[in-house]
Amino acid sequence: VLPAPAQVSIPCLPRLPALGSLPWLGGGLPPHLLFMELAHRYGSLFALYLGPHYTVVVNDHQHAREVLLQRGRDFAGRPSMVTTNLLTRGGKDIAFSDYSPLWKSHRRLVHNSFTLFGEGTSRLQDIVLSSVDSLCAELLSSGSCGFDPCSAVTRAVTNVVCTLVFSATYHHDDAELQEVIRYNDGIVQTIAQGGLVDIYPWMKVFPNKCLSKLKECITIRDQLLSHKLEEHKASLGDGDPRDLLDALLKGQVDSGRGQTSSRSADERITDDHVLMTAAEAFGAGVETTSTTLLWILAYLLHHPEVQERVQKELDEQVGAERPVCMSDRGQLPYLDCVINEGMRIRPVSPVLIPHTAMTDSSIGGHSVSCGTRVLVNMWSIHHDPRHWDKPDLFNPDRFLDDQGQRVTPSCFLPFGAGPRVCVGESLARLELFLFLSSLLQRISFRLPDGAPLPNLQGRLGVVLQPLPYKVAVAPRAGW
Ligand code: HEM
Ligand code: PLO
Repeated sequence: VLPAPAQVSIPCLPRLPALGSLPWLGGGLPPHLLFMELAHRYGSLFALYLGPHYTVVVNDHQHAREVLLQRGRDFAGRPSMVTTNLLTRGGKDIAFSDYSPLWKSHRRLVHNSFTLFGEGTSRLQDIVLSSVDSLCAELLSSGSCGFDPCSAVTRAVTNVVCTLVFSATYHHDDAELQEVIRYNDGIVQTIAQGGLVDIYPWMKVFPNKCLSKLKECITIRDQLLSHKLEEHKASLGDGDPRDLLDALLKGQVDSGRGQTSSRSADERITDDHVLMTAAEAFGAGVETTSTTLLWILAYLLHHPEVQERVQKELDEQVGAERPVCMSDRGQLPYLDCVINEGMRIRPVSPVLIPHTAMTDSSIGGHSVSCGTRVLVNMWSIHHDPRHWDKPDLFNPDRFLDDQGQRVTPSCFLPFGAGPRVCVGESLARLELFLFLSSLLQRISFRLPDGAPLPNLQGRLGVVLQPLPYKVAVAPRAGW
């Protein structure tokens, strides 16, 4: 009988008590770049101590697939974090809540509610298209001199999410819309200043001023959303749900039905859960979509030939007589590639959200014990030179094969995968497609005279954002 092979442990950075591996992390690099650099030295699978927490970092797609898919259930936990606990009333949301039976049924409810509004209905398409109309008008009124597109794009995307979540549509200078944008901005600035991974000891870099600003923004958010929730409860009818809040309220009743006696209070989807879900759909819906659009615009300014090719495709397949709709997607492969390439080269969530092992398990044949934190560095995976030719080059053609057919490489995972895959994926894809196609059908973007090209380095907050840049716009022939 052969002896069992000795377990080789995952290469680990040195550490000190309390500080963990911090002294070996050098200064300043954001986590996704730091981990990519460390992977060159320690190998693509390595471990380190973030303070007291043993953390495994995954930098290649085989190990990522193991963690997210093959052993997805083992690694579907989330660590508890101070700021996100505040944000979600101790994990009554989807993204930051640890794995539990309640989380599972909550996630299923949210998923079903999205499906109700996303695929299969033309409502969402109508919502997005009307928001695109006003975005185009707003952009064109800014004229041909340079301006920062960020606020107009954010307003348009926020408006879509407001309609989707609680049926409000605002004029772009509406006071309530401004308030929503302001509190969301405040949360974004304070929730995770260097990404969702706390590399540097939290208390030291997190001034109390920040914490009170975060709390203040959360209070404003809660007031506004509780008000919407009460209105919805009061007017909830038997018919089809009008929006996400309606769908959640109806689902909340259904999930409790017949089980009220057997379920204790902490096993039910409560009003708090509904509120936190609405808030999260909101935050996720706005930040990710607007950031992705702004990245793609920035790359189009660097690559005018790509913009021209998308517009040629649009002219041939759709023309200028009618708006683009979802059923055009099959005929617009190049546009899809541009969206994919944007999400590859600048993933909005470069290290996803931290995962934890819920049982003893393994990665790449190395055993990993229950409670271990696992970070999947999508940045390394999307920039791996073994799988991507010239990974730093923006080249949408890499998503087409020799016959011009779309291909999705297995190391492309912008939404994650497995039990924790993004619940908003189809919604996000629908929005990105409709926004980008409609914008490029009607408007050409160029660099303002004398302006520098957008800086593509990005800045990591809760998502990876482009630094501010300026565009100039001109209406296209026929519009
Ligand atoms: C989770 C990407 C849009 C809601 C995630 C994760 C990623 C991601 C990478 C983490 C996966 C993990 O931790 O393993 C994106 C991208 C988007 C996008 C690239 C758009 C370009 C949206 C939208 C919504 C949304 C529009 C909702 C309206 C969520 C939620 C989670 C999540 C609730 C947490 C899932 C869980 O922990 O179970 N997303 N997302 N996302 N996303 Fe998205
Ligand atoms: C954005 C600010 C909001 O006010 C709150 C919020 C909720 C959900 C978060 C989102 C923020 C940032 C992007 C996140 C999303 C859940 C999934 C998504 C982290 C903090 C990604 C890209 O993983």
